[in-house]
Amino acid sequence: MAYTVAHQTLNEWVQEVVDLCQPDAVHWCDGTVKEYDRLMAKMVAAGKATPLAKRPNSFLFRSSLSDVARVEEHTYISYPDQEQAGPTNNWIEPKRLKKTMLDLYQGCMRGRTMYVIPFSMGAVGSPMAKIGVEITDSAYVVCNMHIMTRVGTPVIKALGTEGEFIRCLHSVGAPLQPGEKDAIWPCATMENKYISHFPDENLVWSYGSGYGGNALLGKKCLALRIASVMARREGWMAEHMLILRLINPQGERYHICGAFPSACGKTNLSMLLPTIPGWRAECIGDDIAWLRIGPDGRLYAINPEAGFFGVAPGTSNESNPAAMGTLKENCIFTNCALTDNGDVWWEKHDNPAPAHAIDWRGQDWTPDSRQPAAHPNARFTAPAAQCPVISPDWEDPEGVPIDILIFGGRRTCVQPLIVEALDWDHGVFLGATAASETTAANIGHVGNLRRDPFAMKPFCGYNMADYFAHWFTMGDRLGDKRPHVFYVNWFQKNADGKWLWPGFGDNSRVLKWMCERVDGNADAQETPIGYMPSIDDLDLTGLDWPMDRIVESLAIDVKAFRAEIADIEQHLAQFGDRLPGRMIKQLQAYKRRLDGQPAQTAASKSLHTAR
Ligand code: GTP
Ligand code: SPV
Ligand code: MN
Repeated sequence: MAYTVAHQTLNEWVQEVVDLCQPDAVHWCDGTVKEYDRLMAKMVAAGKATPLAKRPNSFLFRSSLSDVARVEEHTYISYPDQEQAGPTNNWIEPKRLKKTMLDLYQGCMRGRTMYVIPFSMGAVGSPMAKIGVEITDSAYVVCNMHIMTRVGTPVIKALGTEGEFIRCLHSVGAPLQPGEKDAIWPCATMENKYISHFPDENLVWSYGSGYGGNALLGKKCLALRIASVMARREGWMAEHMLILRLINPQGERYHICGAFPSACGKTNLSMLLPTIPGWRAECIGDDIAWLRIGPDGRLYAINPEAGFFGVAPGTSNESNPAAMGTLKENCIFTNCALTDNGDVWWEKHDNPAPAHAIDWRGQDWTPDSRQPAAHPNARFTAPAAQCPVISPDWEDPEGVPIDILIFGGRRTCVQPLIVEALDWDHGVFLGATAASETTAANIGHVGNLRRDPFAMKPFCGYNMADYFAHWFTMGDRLGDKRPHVFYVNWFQKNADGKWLWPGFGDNSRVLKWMCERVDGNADAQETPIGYMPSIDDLDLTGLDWPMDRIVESLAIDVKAFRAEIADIEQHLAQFGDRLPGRMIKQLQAYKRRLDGQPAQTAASKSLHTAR
């Protein structure tokens, strides 16, 4: 091999992969701008990337039509014993899965360069950071990893001669015959896509897809699926959460983590511009939080990532100006539309629909076209440091102390705007039973209601029942330093299909109430589903929005909640004996609370005051 490092085990693994995948060349990534520029220039020359005249150093990619999102149906958590993966994960026995995949990997990089990407999740040297090495045959993956993680020589230095690293092997699964012209977006057929995790070996094997979480293995594969297993072993947590700092007019800071399923508002909330006068917010992370108990006994969070891989459609100066500010330069866009003047466009962009564009499929598009110009899961890859509201402390190796944990999801009805958990165990119950309508972030039907515990259904690397138990244990360890737990739903609609709540920057009004609850300064009413504000408890100063809709957003229909009990019971029953007894206690208490209520009740009508 042309190049080796001082780390013998790493060299040996790289050699093993060379022998297996048989690339034409091997490139060790140093993480420099020069490397990024050279790879991007090569992809432009090959017709895979389009430079954007309107945005400095930014490029548009179009994926193959079938490779547009994560593939949960083809994602595996592989332990010798299926019980360890649990009922919410796809499972194939490791020996069998490896045999299938080794056959696919055999010679799969022929005609291609193999890149070795040493990367750090978390600032290099942070006590919370973990090092991974991704081997891939995709230059697109290398450039995205440059933005999303810390890549290259500093990581190799941190690894030294025997540092621990997580092996992440990736191939697009499209070997080239001699002289064969490469596809614009090479990938394998759907039935040959495998996103596999072997948690016992700290090992990820991904084959056949070049898109997002399937291919940028530091993100969901390492920082959630593998990390969740390490976290339980080592006594911390790896969560699908944004991290946000909120500052009140007195300069007091509150740190908030929020877990919502994919495409349910994490990036938006993390970059929130509060509409309440005097309040400010800073973004620390938009997708993943690693949390551990600090020396003072509080819960501290770091963002293990270095960039944002965000949903483009819906992003605008109206909904998320900070994201728009982040996207001015040095970005990668995937599956957005291309305008005739050399810019990207997507549905609900501030700019009106262009008279003509090239859509994400590479076809001519006009406003009369029946298909969207950008794919609903079109994404931007942007450096976090470019975000206008990034916190000065976003890379603090010790993290920030968390006051508030929020769960939530996308539900058109039933779930009100905001609920506070009665206590930690009730909060764990709310997280465990969270439900949300499915989105385009995964390939499959959009809009189905499904239980997505802690927004981790697609990302938990072990039996979800044990994960619930881990949450209870963390609460016990935190004791009176436990963050307050809340559940939000920004997505209710009325009978006319209109949003009940304005959302986006106005979500600060809900966050303010949470901060006041933490400080013991806000009223709440105890309802069967938790503590809730009345409309008078929310700061609605300057809000131009129909009051009747806000009242509706805070109403609860006890009958509708009762009607979901059977579904919750079925959801929890899938875990059998492994389900913690404390969860069953929560379910029983919840049923008792609902039974003691009249069928219809509104939070705005005081039940009784919690404080
Ligand atoms: P992943 O990157 O897939 O994990 O998604 P995410 O949770 O970061 O979701 P994101 O913030 O990208 O939001 C997804 C979609 O929800 C976008 O179309 C947003 O415009 C929309 N959205 C976000 N916040 C709100 C809100 O407060 N109200 C409404 N109505 N829509 C919102
Ligand atoms: C998600 O689906 O939750 C994402 C996008 O953040 S991906 O990186 O593709 O997983
Ligand atoms: Mn996500």
